[in-house]
Amino acid sequence: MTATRSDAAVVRGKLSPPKRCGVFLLNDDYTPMDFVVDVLTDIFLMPQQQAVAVMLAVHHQGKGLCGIYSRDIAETKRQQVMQLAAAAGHPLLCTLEELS
Ligand code: NFA
Repeated sequence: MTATRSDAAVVRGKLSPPKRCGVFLLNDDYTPMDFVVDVLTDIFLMPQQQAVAVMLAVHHQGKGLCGIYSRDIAETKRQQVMQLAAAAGHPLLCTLEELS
């Protein structure tokens, strides 16, 4: 990959690399599994098989990573999930964790 002006700025300490943000789904007892799979395919653009695997990981482990993004995109994804869940009357929760 070729260097860019922004890479040089980062190296000189003028800019810090953008913070990355993990987006997580939390388990609950009420949201239907199919709804969670649809959220993962539609908002996090996962293939169906991966969406089922992540949904089951959240179901069994309580929490699961859906993706890592810049803070702005992570916050938009979180709002999209919460909006869809609220509109459907499900208690699904989505959280962010700053990773760097
Ligand atoms: N635990 C939910 C159920 O049994 C499914 C679920 C999975 C909910 C992942 C939230 C997140 N219907």
